[in-house]
Amino acid sequence: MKKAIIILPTYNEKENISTLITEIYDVSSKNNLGLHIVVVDDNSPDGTAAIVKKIMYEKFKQNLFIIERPGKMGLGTAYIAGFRFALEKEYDYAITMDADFSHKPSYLPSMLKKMETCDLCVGSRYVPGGGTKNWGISRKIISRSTNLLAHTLLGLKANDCTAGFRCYKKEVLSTINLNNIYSNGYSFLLEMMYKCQVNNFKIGEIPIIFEDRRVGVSKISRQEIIKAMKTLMKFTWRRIRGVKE
Ligand SMILES: Nc1nc2c(ncn2[C@@H]2O[C@H](COP(=O)(O)OP(=O)(O)OP(=O)(O)O)[C@@H](O)[C@H]2O)c(=O)[nH]1
Ligand SMILES: [Mg+2]
Repeated sequence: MKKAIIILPTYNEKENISTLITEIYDVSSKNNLGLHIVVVDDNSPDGTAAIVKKIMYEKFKQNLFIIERPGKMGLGTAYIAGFRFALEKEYDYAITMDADFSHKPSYLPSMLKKMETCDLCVGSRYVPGGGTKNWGISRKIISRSTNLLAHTLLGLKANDCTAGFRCYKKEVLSTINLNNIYSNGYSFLLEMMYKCQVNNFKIGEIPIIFEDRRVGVSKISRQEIIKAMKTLMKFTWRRIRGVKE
């Protein structure tokens, strides 16, 4: 059986984290997936890390881990910290999920099944059967237009290039130079997908319904959107010049 670890980046997720972890382990044991979890917490002021450590000692000593960083350093670098942990401990798959229930644990079995035929599996909102729930019009426009730009400028083929619910094969993570990642925030997702595609890794998608967070506050800012545009421009220019990634 393949060994998989879920990377949960957290910043102020005290209302979600312990129920999410419990739900993931429920799905894991019902489907015999043997999942492990690593939380990457950026010193959340709401005490998320303390909650994780408490349930770790009480219930999940063997399969729950935490990486604690000194302050908010961005989603991209949190993923990288999780990837490094996954590579070091020799997991076959690293799965990234938001810690706010937007990515439902019930999709994990189909995602892992899909990994039998691809190197990166994306939980996609933009394939038949996928979609979004409780999204405002501006959120829809931003997401759709970022995808459109990713398709036209970077030539990305996946239908959902900005989805954060993904499973990477370890070969992908060891091929892409994690020391050489330009983006630190949400645009990290675009950069990783671009690098996967140009390195000829096979990208698969499974449909998911992305639901807006149940509780807690969003960390996405206007600045992140500007950063995503910068990332798009940077890699478009590199693509035009034929730079090897
Ligand atoms: N470690 C770490 N986690 C972060 C950081 N920024 C966001 N996160 C986490 O990354 C995940 C996605 O962030 P969200 O705020 O849910 O962003 P979003 O899903 O785009 O926005 P919403 O739909 O409003 O929830 C969540 O689990 C956050 O707690 C960060 O700087 N460091
Ligand atoms: Mg969210």
